[in-house]
Amino acid sequence: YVTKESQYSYEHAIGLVRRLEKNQSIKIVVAEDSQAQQMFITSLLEQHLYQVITANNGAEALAIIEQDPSINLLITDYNMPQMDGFELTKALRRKFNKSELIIIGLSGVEQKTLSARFIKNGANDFLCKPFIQEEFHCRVTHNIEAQEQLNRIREWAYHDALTNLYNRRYLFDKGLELHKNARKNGEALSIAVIDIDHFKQINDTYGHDVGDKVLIAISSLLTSSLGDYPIIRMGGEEFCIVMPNKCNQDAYDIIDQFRDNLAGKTIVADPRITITISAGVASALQQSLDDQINAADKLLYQAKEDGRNRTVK
Ligand code: GH3
Ligand code: MG
Ligand code: MG
Ligand code: MG
Ligand code: MG
Repeated sequence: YVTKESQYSYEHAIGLVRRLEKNQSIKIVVAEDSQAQQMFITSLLEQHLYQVITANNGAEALAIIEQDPSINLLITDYNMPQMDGFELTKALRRKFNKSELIIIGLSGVEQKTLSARFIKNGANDFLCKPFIQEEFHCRVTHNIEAQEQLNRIREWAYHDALTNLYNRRYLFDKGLELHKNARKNGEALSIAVIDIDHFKQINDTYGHDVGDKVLIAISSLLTSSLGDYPIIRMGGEEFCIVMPNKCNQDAYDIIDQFRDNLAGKTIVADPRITITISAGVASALQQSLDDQINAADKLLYQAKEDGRNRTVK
């Protein structure tokens, strides 16, 4: 027999355990010149199983965070030698936005205006010293949960709902970044555009639900074979693959191998369905990402013209 209260406390306890498990992977830098404060804050955080790295001034904290982009949160005092909390916050905001790095400023009661100035300089939140432990934990947890939520939403926004592949928004955000980097460093980057052959017939013969199953099945095959590269569902039955460090011939070989393997496979068991794909591979980096995708599209069109189930480079 479970009472409402014991049910509540059970769920509460499970929630706490999950939180503590997550905390073990969260890295927090504590920048404090007062050894006593530094030890106190560190012990509060370690009670909740966070990984804590201490810094004795702003310059030290800056160096630590610049070297380790996996750090989630900085708790920083205002008054410190070498570099104060504002300078530190300003310097970090040039590199990390508010969801990449949470900054919580600390300020003494005798300096009431510091909290607002911390926020203006880019801090996510602030705490007045001395604080009570409960408020400290609430602020830390609240900010971390907001960061997690934002990252989750960002992930959703980058994915296609049917296939869970990346979507166009991802392509024109992260894909563009890959393209820019390749151009800047003079490295190869190939773009493949893939389209299922006669897909309309599958819908017309078996219905839209089976068509969807085919799209899901091919997406998981793409992921298991070509998962090293970002795979984007462009819409419908068309996919785009961004292949950094692959010249035209290498990219062609990889895509054509996939095409060849797929042509002999049963992709959906009941009803038994086999499909083929056509693909175009473009690698001329002097073009913009858009132009390179269009070039791959033209080559895809040629593959269709030439009889489908083939790759054109
Ligand atoms: P081709 O070999 O020339 O590419 O022929 P095709 O039939 O594959 O090309 P077409 O562009 O004529 O048809 C694509 C079809 O894809 C039409 C559309 O109904 C279907 N389609 C687009 N999105 C979805 C989807 O999310 N689910 C399903 N089941 N079908 C879709
Ligand atoms: Mg100080
Ligand atoms: Mg098609
Ligand atoms: Mg078509
Ligand atoms: Mg199409």
